Amino acid sequence: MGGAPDVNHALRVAPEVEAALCDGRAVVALETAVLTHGLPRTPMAAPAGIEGWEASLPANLALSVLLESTVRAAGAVPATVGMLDGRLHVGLTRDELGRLGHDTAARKLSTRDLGAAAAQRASGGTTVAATLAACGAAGIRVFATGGIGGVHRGWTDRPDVSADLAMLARTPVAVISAGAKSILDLPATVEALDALGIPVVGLGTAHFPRFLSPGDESLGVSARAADAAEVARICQAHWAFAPSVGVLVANPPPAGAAIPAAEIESVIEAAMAEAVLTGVRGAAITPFLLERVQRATGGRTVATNVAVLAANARAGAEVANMRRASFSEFPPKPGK
Ligand code: PSU
Ligand code: MN
Repeated sequence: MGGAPDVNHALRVAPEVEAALCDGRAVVALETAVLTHGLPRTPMAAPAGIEGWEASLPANLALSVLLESTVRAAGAVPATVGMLDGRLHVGLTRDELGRLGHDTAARKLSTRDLGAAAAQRASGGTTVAATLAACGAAGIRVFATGGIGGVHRGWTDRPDVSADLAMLARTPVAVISAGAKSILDLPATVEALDALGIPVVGLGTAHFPRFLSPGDESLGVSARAADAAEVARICQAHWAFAPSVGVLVANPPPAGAAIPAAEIESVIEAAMAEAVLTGVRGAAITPFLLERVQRATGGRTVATNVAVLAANARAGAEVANMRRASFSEFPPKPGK
């Protein structure tokens, strides 16, 4: 028959995720653009300091499997979001992750692409923006990723701004990240977050991290939290004042895995120049730059990317666990 799928067909929340949400247990959403368009599809050795890496799997799939087990080990239920044959899944089985990870036709889906992909029964990995749309629909409040999209370098010539920012501005979810991707114009991205009213909460830091590198004095956060419990309290209080606005939680890369910013800056600049020369733009620019940087650093940035993603998954689970406790604390009851 064809025709547009109904809403029940279009969104499927996995039974385990639905049960956890109903019971008020901790749930952490995970994205899949990093599975379909982020990491290489060839196996790689376990990155230093990473436990439980399945080295026989393609690296992209090994990563998604690792993030789910990291969330579980920290006491929360993972809800990996992705589209399979036109259905937006919130919670994927390992087989489903494998299908998406091997599908060379998988699309990179931002929020605006979801409707067309659903109607056309397509499959794809969800960006931060599209994963936020799924969180909003399913009622998930915590989401862990690597680095969000933002304002691209060269925005004065071509105003390329990721929909990740617009979705954060209208979805009440705490996104645990290592800031925004280093391939971006980070000062412009920080200004855009401010303009959109999105709090940036530094987890144990006052500096805005640079994804693969720690931050420095040049870029700050809007609030510093000592630990996951304080992040949760800040989020709950924020949602009392701005109930529809997301929070960017900025967790610096683990010290052992971080790469000094100066070491990758020239690689990023060369990749940017190549993108301009070859006319790569739009949704293709982020995967292009990530791939070029990975190649130029001999896989060193991939290992750091994995360490960052795993650290954020763990921090996300901690925030999700704390959120339940802090929920009843705010707003304080009269007389207490
Ligand atoms: N960070 C990574 N790898 C990725 C991405 C971020 O290390 O693949 C993805 C995220 O899904 C993010 C998207 O939402 O890139 C941003 O793409 P764009 O700039 O086209 O909005
Ligand atoms: Mn873009």
